[in-house]
Amino acid sequence: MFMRIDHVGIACHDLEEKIAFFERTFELTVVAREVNEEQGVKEAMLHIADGEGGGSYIQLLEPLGPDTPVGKFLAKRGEGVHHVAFGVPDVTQALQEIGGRGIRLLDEKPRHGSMGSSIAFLHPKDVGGMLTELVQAPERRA
Ligand code: CMX
Ligand code: CO
Repeated sequence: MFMRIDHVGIACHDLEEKIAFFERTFELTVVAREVNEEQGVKEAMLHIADGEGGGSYIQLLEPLGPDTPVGKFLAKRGEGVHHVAFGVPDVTQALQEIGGRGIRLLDEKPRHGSMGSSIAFLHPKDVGGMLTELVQAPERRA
């Protein structure tokens, strides 16, 4: 079902500051920046590697406001790893299969994610405390 780790999402207060930190410390490069109103984030993707079916990245996330998933996370836990995203060939199918195994789905159908991907989230309480994202890369990245 999982083809790779697509990205690790990291919650931060100041996106530009964290981008600069990752660039100078790990020599990573930003390949995409986006504001995703639906998810309540301003974000940047830093490229790690390319693989079959898509790349892998660090996703830096700054909340658009306090009443957003990342805003609430920062208030409660502070900066740090927010979620892990796995690459799947077909998000809709993966949701059906995983939902059928009793895991609560935070999205019943795929939503718009970074760089044209389709994404959906699974409830962290049903996945050992890890907020889990499923990512289907767009055709051109495949
Ligand atoms: N990782 C692990 N556990 C988490 C969590 C996270 N990121 N966020 C919340 N939780 C835990 C909370 O600690 C809480 O546990 P306790 O009851 O033991 O305290 C429980 O889950 C419920 O959390 P909450 O604060 O009451 O609920 P929220 O209203 O904050 O909702 C969640 C949590 C996961 C349902 C919500 O954040 C969500 O729907 N997330 C999916 C969307 C998202 O995160 N988008 C931003 C990223 C976009 C992208 O990657 O592109
Ligand atoms: Co993500």
